[in-house]
Amino acid sequence: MSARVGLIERFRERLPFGPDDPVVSMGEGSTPLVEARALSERVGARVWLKLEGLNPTGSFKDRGMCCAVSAAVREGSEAVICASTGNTAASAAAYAARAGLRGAVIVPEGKIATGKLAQALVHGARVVVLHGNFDDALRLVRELVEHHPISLVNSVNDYRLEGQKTAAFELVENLGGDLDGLCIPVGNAGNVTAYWKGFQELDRSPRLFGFQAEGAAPLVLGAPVAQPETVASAIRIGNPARWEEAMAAFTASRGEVRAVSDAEILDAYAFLAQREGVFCEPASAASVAGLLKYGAGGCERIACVLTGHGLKDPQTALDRAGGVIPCEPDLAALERAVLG
Ligand code: AN7
Repeated sequence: MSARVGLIERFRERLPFGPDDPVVSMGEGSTPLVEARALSERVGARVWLKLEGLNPTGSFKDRGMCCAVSAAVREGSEAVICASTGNTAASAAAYAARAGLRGAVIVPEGKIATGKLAQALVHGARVVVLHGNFDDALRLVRELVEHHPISLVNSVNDYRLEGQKTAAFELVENLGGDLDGLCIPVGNAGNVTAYWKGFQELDRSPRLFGFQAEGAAPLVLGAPVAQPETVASAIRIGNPARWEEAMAAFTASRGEVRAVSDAEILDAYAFLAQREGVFCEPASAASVAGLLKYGAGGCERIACVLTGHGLKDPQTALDRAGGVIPCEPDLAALERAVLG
């Protein structure tokens, strides 16, 4: 059996890396695309789920981070930094550790899912909890890197988009030209921008349907949101960095950016877990919530991007799920507990 190769090795001719460039990789990419039977039935179209939670640190960010950190090493950088709602922080911390670089991550106070915080800490990054939101954090790190020789690895870094566009390559590989629509959660709007770049490089134009949480929907409202709020903490972003590019992609693809409520997100999250056997984090479920709410828009074959793993945010899962059943250690009690 051959080892799983990482993105740069797999797609090098379409990425800005030469054969002798340093590569910091953990076999990211090549994620499963699974057909979603129950969802397809409800929507009246064939729907697939792209399981980006199966990347090395549990989110799609690893695609971009592999390229951003490899480029940082090539440039001789000694440290990387990012602002993050959690997944970018976890990924940056892991890839920095692997590269032997110092990592600093700036996260909003009280709004980062437990698993992501644990990841950033365990990889040895300097974790700074900002008394402010993601947008404040991103503004500040952009200023900071102007004064210090530290590589910024947010998706304002073009290498991030280069890595993330490879997910579109994989979809085209798996589904060929038959993909009509892509449903994707939108926060800082880097990922949807990257998918569009990837599709365009292969001369494909599926319709892009982006979904924001109602309380954090600047692209839908057409104006920044000063105090974004949503249960989907990963996309609690009020002023996306890739605003114009993402809007251009929605327009060019004859797609749309729309909002889903937290209740709709959590319903889709539970549906995926209970009917498809797929555990994603709440932000990821926004893609499916949007598909369920607005329908397939005439598309026959649709892929939903499930951006992060459900284990990232165990607290939301526990808050939503039924309780456990306590049991005395005897057979009659066990029968009651199991069958009652
Ligand atoms: C699971 O980690 O912004 O529209 O700092 O973690 O490219 O921002 C995360 C974003 C969707 C939105 N799903 O992607 C961060 C961060 C999950 C995410 C998004 C994020 P973008």
